[in-house]
Amino acid sequence: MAEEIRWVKTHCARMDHGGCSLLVGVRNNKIVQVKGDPQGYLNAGYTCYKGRVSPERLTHPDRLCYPLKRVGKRGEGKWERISWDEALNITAENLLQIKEKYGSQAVGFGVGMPKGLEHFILIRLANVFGSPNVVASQDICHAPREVTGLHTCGFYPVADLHNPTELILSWGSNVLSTNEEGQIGNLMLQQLKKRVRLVVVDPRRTELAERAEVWLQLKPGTEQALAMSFLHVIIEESLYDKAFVEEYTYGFEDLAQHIKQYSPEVVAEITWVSPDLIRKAARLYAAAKPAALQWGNAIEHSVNVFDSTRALVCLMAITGNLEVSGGNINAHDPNIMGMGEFVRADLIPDKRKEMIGTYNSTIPWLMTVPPAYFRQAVLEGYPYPVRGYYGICTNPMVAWADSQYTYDAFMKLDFIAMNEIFMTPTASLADIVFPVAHQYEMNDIGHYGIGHGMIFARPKVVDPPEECWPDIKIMNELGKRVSPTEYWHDDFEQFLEDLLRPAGLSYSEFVEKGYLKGPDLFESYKEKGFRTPTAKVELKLSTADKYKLKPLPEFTALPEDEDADYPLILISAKSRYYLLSSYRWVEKLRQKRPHPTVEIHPETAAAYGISDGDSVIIETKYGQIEQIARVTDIVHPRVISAALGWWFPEGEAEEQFEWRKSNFNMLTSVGKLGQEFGTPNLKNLPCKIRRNHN
Ligand SMILES: Nc1nc2c(c(=O)[nH]1)N[C@H]1C(S)=C(S)[C@@H](COP(=O)(O)OP(=O)(O)OC[C@H]3O[C@@H](n4cnc5c(=O)[nH]c(N)nc54)[C@H](O)[C@@H]3O)O[C@H]1N2
Ligand SMILES: Nc1nc2c(c(=O)[nH]1)N[C@H]1C(S)=C(S)[C@@H](COP(=O)(O)OP(=O)(O)OC[C@H]3O[C@@H](n4cnc5c(=O)[nH]c(N)nc54)[C@H](O)[C@@H]3O)O[C@H]1N2
Ligand code: SF4
Ligand SMILES: [Mo]
Repeated sequence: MAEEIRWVKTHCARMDHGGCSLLVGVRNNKIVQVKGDPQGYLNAGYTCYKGRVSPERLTHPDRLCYPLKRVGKRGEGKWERISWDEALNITAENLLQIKEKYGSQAVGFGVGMPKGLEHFILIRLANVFGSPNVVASQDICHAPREVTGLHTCGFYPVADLHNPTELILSWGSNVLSTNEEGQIGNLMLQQLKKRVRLVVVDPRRTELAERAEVWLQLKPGTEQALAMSFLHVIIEESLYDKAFVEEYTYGFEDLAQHIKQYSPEVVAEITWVSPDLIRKAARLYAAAKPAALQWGNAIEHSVNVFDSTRALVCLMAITGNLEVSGGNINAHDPNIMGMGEFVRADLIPDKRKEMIGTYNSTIPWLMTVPPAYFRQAVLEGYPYPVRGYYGICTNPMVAWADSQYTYDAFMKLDFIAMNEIFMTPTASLADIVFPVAHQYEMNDIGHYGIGHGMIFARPKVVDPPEECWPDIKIMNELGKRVSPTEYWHDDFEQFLEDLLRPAGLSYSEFVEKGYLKGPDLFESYKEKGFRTPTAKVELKLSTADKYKLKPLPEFTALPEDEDADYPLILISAKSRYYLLSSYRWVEKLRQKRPHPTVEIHPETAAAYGISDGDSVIIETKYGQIEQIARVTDIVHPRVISAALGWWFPEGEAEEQFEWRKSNFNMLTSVGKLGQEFGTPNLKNLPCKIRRNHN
């Protein structure tokens, strides 16, 4: 008999960074509707399309529903259904064998974009196993902003869009599509309603750019030159916050000398932005009190990321916008268990020394291994051999730069196990695949460790298919087989209780509350100084010699050399309907974006004889793919913007689901990396296009 609809409150997750409070209607263990919760702290009723259709992730007939063991050759697509015990035992045996033969560092523990609490259990598993090598996309996602912040001002400065602000400078960020870090998308809309002033730095005319007072359509990959010119204008025109600079910054005189070379006239040549517009935008930003700089992921997709992020923190600092309400703040966590304790960092005190990244001179406080160096370790044995991989929530074959290199590395590994919801190009190369319970099917906590000072309850709404386990449960059971049981719980949900204990809350009490937020503490530097060696914001890094870092941010060169054979510049932006490589198999999303599309300016399309809807070959020095042309003037005539994350779930398993055909990362390379974070160029690539006549 049909039950009444029961409405459950939870928070959206695993579709982007999550955060919208939802009301989920359930009948007979099935989700029948998802609505925005008008009382939601971040969203006040807002949802996006993919949030509303998110339950469809759970119901596809091809969803992984029991553990699988490879029976054919690696990647051949032949599997045998096995029991949970067998799957866990095989994985444990293989990881322990590798540990015995090569040492615990020979197993890489892989994770993708942080999706929930399992991210930190994975780090804990690596730590208790004894491997310093957690492999993550942090080279190109968030770590550059966070770690550069730590070195420059002692914290990760996030845009405070919760409080009134006068101006938002949105730099390489597209939050109305991406809801980056959860809190930003809807808060941006609220600020726009209040008529905040808006300056946008983006090579594409996004929805935000259209609403901006000033839009700087920069040449892709020239952020640091542009940011240096903002510093130039603000310092030369004496628009900076003198009291703050005098008392709380280190190295201002050196910076002031150094930025003389970056006049708007010089920088206009590099960035394509006119000197007038550079001046106008810099003056607006300096005059607004306060102003929030919403810096996005695009900044992190270039070998020059360290200079760009350094220059932007300097900009926040000299205008007096650090740690002020409505500026860029240090978001303090609520009183919950600290990350070091949760992941048992104490068990691996020499992690930093032993990590693969350290042998490649990555910057201190980057605690994950850049994927480029992980693959080098697998393929070349440098700095030591790596033979095993256990990965969750990630799809490296599509997500990492240079997909062919990823394929070669994964084919060479002795053992691979993955947790997945669906068979993907990467999971198809594994020896063991564990089927996971997903959002709505398990109790989870969101936003832990994201740096925005809040956590969200994501209570379970429906039961998972019988043999699908939450990632945390899988790791809890695997952990007991590969490390002392004292580090693991009888009931995996105790990890949720552990995290909340300092707040004096049980998980069910937390669910009642919905979220926890840390205190707003502004201008705490007035008492304590900044958490840097000089206790000031280090415009010039006092540790530069010690850590072999550049003391001052600078513009040296474009990320890639110009090349007459590749006259266009390739960029990308995240799709509003998919999370990077995920969910192409969700029909309601696929209907919205059935094909990978590349944005091409009408003049360029005409010059190459390409019409809207044509199949197009995109080629860089590193490879070629095909996508469908979308002719639009939101891009500059010399720039094309291609879709990311494509593979075809309807394709052949033994061919890894056509991973080469339209996958952006066939066009990228790890030949040139930024030193500090091991960052490859994901954007700003010289390219050419032609109509595909096949
Ligand atoms: N060229 C280029 N490359 C990029 C980017 C770019 O802009 N350009 N962006 C980069 C960025 S910012 C990031 S963060 C990375 C992201 O890289 P990844 O996180 O590796 O990529 P996703 O597509 O999000 O892959 C996640 C996988 O996790 C699975 N999954 C979803 N939910 C769960 C779950 O609950 N449990 C488990 N076990 N699996 C789950 C999905 O099915 C999917 O296969 O990609 C990076 N790659
Ligand atoms: N719908 C959806 N939401 C997502 C994701 C997703 O895949 N889909 N991914 C999640 C993840 S992992 C992340 S890290 C965040 C990322 O969220 P955002 O920071 O918003 O990231 P992107 O879409 O990569 O890029 C933002 C903007 O940068 C512009 N851009 C491209 N090249 C350049 C350049 O050279 N310079 C400048 N200044 N701008 C440039 C693009 O046109 C785009 O509008 O979003 C998260 N949310
Ligand atoms: S914006 Fe993000 S968190 Fe909000 S409903 Fe959409 S996918 Fe979910
Ligand atoms: Mo990301």
